[in-house]
Amino acid sequence: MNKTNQRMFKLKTQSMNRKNYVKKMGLGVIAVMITGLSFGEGPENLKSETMEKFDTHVFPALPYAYDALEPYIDARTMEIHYDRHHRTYFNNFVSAIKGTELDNQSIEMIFGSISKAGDAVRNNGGGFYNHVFFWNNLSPKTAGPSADLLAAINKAFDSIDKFREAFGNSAKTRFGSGWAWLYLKSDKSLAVGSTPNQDNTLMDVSAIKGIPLLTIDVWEHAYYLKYQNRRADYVDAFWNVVNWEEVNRRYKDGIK
Ligand code: MN3
Repeated sequence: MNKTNQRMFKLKTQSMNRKNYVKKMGLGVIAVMITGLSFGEGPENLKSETMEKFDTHVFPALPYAYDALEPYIDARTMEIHYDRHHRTYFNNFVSAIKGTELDNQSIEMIFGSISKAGDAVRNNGGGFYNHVFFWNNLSPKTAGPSADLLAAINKAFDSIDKFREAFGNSAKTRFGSGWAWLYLKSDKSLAVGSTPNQDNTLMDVSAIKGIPLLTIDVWEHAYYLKYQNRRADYVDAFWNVVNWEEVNRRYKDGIK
């Protein structure tokens, strides 16, 4: 898919997402869970824009070309990662929820009681969601945290360098496959940590819980073609392609 087609597909997908999103009254409940809104407010008043990015029945376009993150993440890895790994998680997730009561629930709601959903939904739903999240928090244009986010980072980790070190260590020391996260705890303070397999901080089974802000995939398929066994080099290179605009937006949205 060339860049123009990708962009058109993205616009179309976003438009579809929005229509489905407005139909999904269930999201009102998620708003209560995540942002503490009252039940009286409908989706139109939903403050958490983070929620509308994900539709359980749409496989979204990659927001950039496969080679956009070169040389830090190579085109071949991106292509296989997005078009095979991610797509397979999505297909298996849709199959796993088809015809069940989960079919009409938002993915965040499913994660909230994932302990009751079974391994197929947990692993493939997590794999679907985490990768959408990951693509959106990468960009060829990187900047930095907003003043508000930087203040919160300094408060939690002392400095941006120490935050990077803490986040990087979570990613580098996760044994086997998984994800490292920067997330907002229920008291709205920042924390870093990692989850195994395709788990994430929205799942009721997770040892670390909160609103995710930034993530890195540390499964070998995310880096092995370019970095082989050198996960640490991949994690260090990751900072060159962090989409801070997205992280800033998630933070602003998450603290409301
Ligand atoms: Mn992956």
